[in-house]
Amino acid sequence: MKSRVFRRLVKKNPSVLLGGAHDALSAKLIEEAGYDAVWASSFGISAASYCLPDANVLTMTEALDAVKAINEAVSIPVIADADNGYGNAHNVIRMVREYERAGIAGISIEDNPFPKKCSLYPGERPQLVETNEMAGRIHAATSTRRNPDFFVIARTEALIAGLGMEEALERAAAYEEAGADAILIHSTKLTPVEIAEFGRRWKGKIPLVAVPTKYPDVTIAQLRKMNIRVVIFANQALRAAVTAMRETLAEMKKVQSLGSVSKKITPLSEIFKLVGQPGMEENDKKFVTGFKKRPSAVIVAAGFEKNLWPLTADRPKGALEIRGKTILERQVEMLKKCGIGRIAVVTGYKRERMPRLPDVVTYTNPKWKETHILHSLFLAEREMEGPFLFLYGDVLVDEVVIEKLLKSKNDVTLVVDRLPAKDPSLDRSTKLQRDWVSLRKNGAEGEEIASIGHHLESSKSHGEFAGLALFSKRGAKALREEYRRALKRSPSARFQNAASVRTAQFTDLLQQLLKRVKVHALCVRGGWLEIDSFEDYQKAWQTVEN
Ligand code: SPV
Ligand code: MG
Repeated sequence: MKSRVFRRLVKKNPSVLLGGAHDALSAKLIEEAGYDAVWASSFGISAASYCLPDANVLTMTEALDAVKAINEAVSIPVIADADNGYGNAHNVIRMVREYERAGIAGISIEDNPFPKKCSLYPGERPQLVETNEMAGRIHAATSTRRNPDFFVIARTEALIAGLGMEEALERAAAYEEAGADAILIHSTKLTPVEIAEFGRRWKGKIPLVAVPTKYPDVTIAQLRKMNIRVVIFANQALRAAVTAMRETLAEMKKVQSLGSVSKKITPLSEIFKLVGQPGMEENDKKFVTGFKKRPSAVIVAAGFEKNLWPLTADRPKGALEIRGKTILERQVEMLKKCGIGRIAVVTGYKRERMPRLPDVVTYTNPKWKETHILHSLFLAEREMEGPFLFLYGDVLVDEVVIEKLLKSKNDVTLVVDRLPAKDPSLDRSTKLQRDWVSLRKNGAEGEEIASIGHHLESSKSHGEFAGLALFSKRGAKALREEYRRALKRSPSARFQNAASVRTAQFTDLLQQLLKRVKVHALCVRGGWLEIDSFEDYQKAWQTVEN
């Protein structure tokens, strides 16, 4: 938390330097320049955001909006100049709640009355509030904060108001007693003479803060010797910006062209960088253009795997770890890498042990024992209204395979591992329970599925379904309709290789679908791994990367 960072800085560093920001961009430049923290200046915010005097003309919420923008733009702590707390202790209570909630590291409250006038302005100013009233504001602030690190600076204007050194010291002591974390001792003398005396005579335990606007020649090291631990360069960035803007505007007008100034001012590319434009492209790919084009994904991982007992005794297969990451985590990571934004997983067996992953929608099949993959898949039917990618819960796939599949323009495409026709090294007999596929040529469009399922003779099949399929919107619609039709016919009647639709495999529905829709094959050799046995699991450990 930024408040803790700031508190540590003040505790550990001999000097802490704050740069005064008037908006988010100036705050960013302060961070870039290596300052420890940002001072969200009331003088700067009033001037830059509204071109108004620093005199409580802005409401607390207007100031807070500006401070929020400043805080969002930087990773270093922001101390908000909260003027006089916008009123009495009641105002301070609300203000502290709001500022703390916004993640601001701390605030400074001064003993000016409400409304105030900036300490730097010439002319008469109203008297400071009584010491007790200011101490009450500080006590209200420290009692309201929920986070004990939220930093509360008490600022006294006693020297500027002409109340003298004794009064300044007394006030500061009273504010420390009320719970302040630091004292800002402000002076408008043209040398740090008052600051030096105050620092020398300060007997309190909390650190001192100074704003050397009026005695600009003093160095941080000199201030440190005067017992000043925190230094605020409050308004120089704003004034530099005004100088630069004036000069630039005048020159362009004078020469009636941009030519001469264009070369002198910050290049556009620098501004692009400052506002984070380069990151937009990645987000575009992830969430805007890419997101629209990419289908959603449904991972069906509800079943129990007896082949992997006892590894699966207390967890579903998707929760098995391979080199520090579960199978499900690996699948989700890969899908996200391929730009799939919406991922759903259907759980069932030991669902409470399935890792809960951010951005992954979970469906549950409580009847996982009596049903099978198809039933589980259709519990996530809502995910299949548009194009979607189907994935078995125990299949790990290489990025290249998914990317290739996502390029498919067909309504239904299955990834098929093409087996060489006569490969003597291949023991097909051990793969009896696999999703065998027979293929047929489909002219220029490649190969399509002629038949799929456990029923096929492995020796006569051309390959194996890799557990990964892509459906276009039309393909998904056809699949859903086919499922409805099957249920309507009779949910308990035999369905392809299954005793009923409830106990059917995904491949049973695909076999049925073949009658109406062309199902294309994306043929690969390897690039995927189904974890069905101990050997598969071992192989996964050997082959996956960390
Ligand atoms: C500010 O920057 O708004 C300050 C410092 O409060 S000063 O302007 O010196 O009062
Ligand atoms: Mg101010």
